[in-house]
Amino acid sequence: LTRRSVLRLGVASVGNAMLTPIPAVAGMATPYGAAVHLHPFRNDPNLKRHLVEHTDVVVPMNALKWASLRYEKRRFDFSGADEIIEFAEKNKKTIHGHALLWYHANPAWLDAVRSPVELENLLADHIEKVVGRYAGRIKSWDVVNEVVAHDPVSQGLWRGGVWYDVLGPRHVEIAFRLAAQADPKTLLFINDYDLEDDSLRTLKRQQAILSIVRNLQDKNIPIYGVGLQAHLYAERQIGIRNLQKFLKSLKAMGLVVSITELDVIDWKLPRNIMERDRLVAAKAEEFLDTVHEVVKPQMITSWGMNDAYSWIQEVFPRDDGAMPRPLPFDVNWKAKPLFETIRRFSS
Ligand code: 9MR
Repeated sequence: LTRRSVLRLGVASVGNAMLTPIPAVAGMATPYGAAVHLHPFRNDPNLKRHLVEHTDVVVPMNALKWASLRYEKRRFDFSGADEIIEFAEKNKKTIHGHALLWYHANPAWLDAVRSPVELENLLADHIEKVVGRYAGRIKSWDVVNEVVAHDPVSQGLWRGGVWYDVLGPRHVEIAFRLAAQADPKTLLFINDYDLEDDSLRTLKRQQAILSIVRNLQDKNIPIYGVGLQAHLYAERQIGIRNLQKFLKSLKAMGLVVSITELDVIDWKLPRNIMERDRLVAAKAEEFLDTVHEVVKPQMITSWGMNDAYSWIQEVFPRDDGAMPRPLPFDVNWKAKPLFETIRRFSS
């Protein structure tokens, strides 16, 4: 430990000590959450039932994105977000917010903004209104989502898109400062994907996250934790050494870790369902084991509950045309081995 890191640790833990962590259901060690897509939420009564029965945390999957809230430039539309959030509150679930800034899922009018002053004002107004509206109700926020380049080896550290292109690297600092002002008690996360395999690209992505966190801490800008999305590829090895080193660094910096979007991409697995479900669960287990050897995550959230409504259906179709099975429940709401695996880690 250097003097600098000791100082930093001090500041971070004092900062975090004033905040209360996400509560787990009585008897459960780690809260289990699920992201909720509005369409099935409205149309499949079984989804609500399973949310009530099995989750501790609810995450609006798309309803808090700019594309949903800010379809029109001059009007906020909170209807979808309110629907999910009011349901979660009624059922005493903790709510995780996703996301205040992303290069994707923005309305076309936002992506067209070219003036830094205008864009900063828009971001300030957005965060003030959105975080402010749900202050004291949304326990934690993905303040920035996927701000690291897909491949820092060839692309440099930052992800392109309206925020970076117009505001430069400071878009991250601005967003965290604003979020902390709008709700000083909400827990602020940086969230990103591809942080767990053993490639050089992933190592560079981990290093990029560390440098962003370090910069925020050096400037005394509050950040509470890092969200590992964990869209795991069944055919990729978990990079145990690099991942654990990364998690240890985060821990030393006083940050917590959440698993925010867990699912398993099964496009390269054998077609046989029993075999496939077993391998999907085994991949999640390999990952969760690796994480737990270093830190207990704040929460484990899957990116949906039921295979039928997963983004993987469209984005990672299988060559043989069989339906992907990335999530804890199958299309008939039968719990799969993945659900048991997650439960083992959260109970
Ligand atoms: O699952 C989400 C899908 O329904 C949306 O169409 C898409 C674009 O808004 O976003 C998906 O969720 C992404 C999440 O917000 C960020 N990490 C990657 C997720 C899968 O693409």
